[in-house]
Amino acid sequence: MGLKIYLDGDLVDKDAAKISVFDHGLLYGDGVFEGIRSYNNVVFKLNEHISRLYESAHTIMLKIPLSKTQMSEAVIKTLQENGLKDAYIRLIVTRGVGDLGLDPRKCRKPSVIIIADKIVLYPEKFYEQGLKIITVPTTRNLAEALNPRIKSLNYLNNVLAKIEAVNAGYEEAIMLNSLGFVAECTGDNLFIIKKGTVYTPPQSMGILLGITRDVVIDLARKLHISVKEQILTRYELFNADEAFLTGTAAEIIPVVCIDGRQIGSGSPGQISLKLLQAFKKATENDGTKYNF
Ligand code: PXG
Repeated sequence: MGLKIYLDGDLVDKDAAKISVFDHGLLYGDGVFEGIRSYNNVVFKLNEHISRLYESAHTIMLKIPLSKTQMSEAVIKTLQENGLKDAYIRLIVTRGVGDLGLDPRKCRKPSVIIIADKIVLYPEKFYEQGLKIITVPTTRNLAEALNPRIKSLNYLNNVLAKIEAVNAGYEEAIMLNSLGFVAECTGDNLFIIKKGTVYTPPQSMGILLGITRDVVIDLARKLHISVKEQILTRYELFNADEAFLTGTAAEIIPVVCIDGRQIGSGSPGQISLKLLQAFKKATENDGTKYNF
């Protein structure tokens, strides 16, 4: 039996899960999304992801045709239908079918899509050896133009940065903001550690407020490690003792080299690994349980 996709209230076969070429999600990137994970029949931080989705939608004045509870139930149903214990879940809400003009008033009904599939993990060597990353020329979207807190279907900003990293032979890119301060990576938030304190750029730098970022900040504080949301330049990155990235897909990936400068010892750092361990533990129970 093939994968079943939730599409506007129905669970349909993958091959039948199609949307219109007039959907403004396709024509204009007009929509919002979430990336969520489940671990051993628990959807990690489901409520937080649903809240962020609804805030993104509210900000772009897109009314999701389901309540938050109904949306959570739809996610669980999709997981159950596909018999997935461990999954990567993509929630998408588009403006819906309109005409060729921008005018969202032509889009009468938003589309809701839920894809739950097997999780594709990053290669183990990323975690063991750490990543080498670079800063790219493309800066993060100006918050005044398109606030990075909106997880919109318009991800070209990040896609361009990713292309620049890949062209240079790297897996991930550091994006600065328009003032030259460190913002985040293309699909992950960035942290450094210096003299035992964990630092990450504040929301005002123009970042997506990552759910993994929040979890890591909480875990660090519980472990009595000091955490500061602070403006960072590349100088602070280069001279950090440790660095790591956080994201739903990546969890916590150590970084060992930035723009050719070795970070700390050049191997994943002790505090990063301690946080990764604590994170793994948190994923065991911190979410919404489901059964088959
Ligand atoms: N920053 C940006 C710009 C993101 O898109 C994160 C940080 C991490 O947020 P969470 O809430 O996941 O801790 C993201 C995550 C992927 C992928 O396949 C990830 C994201 C979007 C699209 C793909 O890794 N968003």
